[in-house]
Amino acid sequence: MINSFLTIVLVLMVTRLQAACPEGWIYWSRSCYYKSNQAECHGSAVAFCKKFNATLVNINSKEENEFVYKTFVSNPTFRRTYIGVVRKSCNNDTFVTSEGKPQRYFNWETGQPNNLDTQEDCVEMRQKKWNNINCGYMLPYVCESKLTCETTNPCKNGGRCVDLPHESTAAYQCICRYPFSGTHCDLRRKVCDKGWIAFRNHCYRSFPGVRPWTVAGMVCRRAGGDLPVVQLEEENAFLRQTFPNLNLWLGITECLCGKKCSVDFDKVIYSNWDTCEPKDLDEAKGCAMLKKGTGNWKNRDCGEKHNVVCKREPSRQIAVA
Ligand SMILES: [Ca+2]
Ligand SMILES: [Ca+2]
Repeated sequence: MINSFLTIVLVLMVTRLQAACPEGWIYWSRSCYYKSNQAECHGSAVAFCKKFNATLVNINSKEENEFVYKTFVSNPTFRRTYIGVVRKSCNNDTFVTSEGKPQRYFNWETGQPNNLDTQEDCVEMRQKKWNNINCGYMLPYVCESKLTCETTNPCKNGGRCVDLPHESTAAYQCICRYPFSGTHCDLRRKVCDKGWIAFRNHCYRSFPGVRPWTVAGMVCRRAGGDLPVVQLEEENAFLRQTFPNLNLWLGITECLCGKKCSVDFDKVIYSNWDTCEPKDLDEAKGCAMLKKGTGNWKNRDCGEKHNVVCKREPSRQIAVA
């Protein structure tokens, strides 16, 4: 009842989106940009961009001109590009966007636009400045796809998308329904099953009784986890404090006599060996144990019987409150 009530309560989390562009496209200020690999006439360039719901790059500020120049046109193999500006009509010196909308920013070279080639109705950027050019000219080009709520529809689980003001660093925000969160309203908190204890992003559980190392490992794998490979000092302290009366097998072994091993003693990212340990490796004491009380590690004969605490990933997820 409470849950069903809560799920219809709107808007507890407002999360700023980091805009994401498709692979191969570059994000800048609420748009995704793509650089073509080959030269095309103007019509083919427009058609290519259109396939991706994009247009030839529509440059409407000094900053965007600078971005396009630096990112795409300053490259030695790519010093020119078509941009999304065209002559409005024949014998008219008004230039508009490729979609026929008013163009307010221009960065013409001195003496441009002209009509050297009788009909120069399209526009290129060359070395940061603009030049009008015949539309049949084969040139590389840059496509631009503006990120808006309408074009990307990024919010999951009933979240509402709001376009942000143009000067914002992000393109839009998702306003999530309770109890979802995250940039796309797709985050839920992970939790441990009953009987398992959560620490950071993992769950731990003690299985009563003492067992040899290999049997202990089997118990853990049957429970969907494995013997713990401790990765942090805090995790070691957690095990020592949570299971104060148990000597715990750890999921690391020395690779002795060519035997298969789990995580080699030498390859752990964290260790807490007792003074002078590991020792007597030649006596096949190839398994690691976390000693009760101190939390220090000792290497022991794998056939000895010690306590079993298993570690595993959370199995369930619930929504974040
Ligand atoms: Ca633009
Ligand atoms: Ca010209």
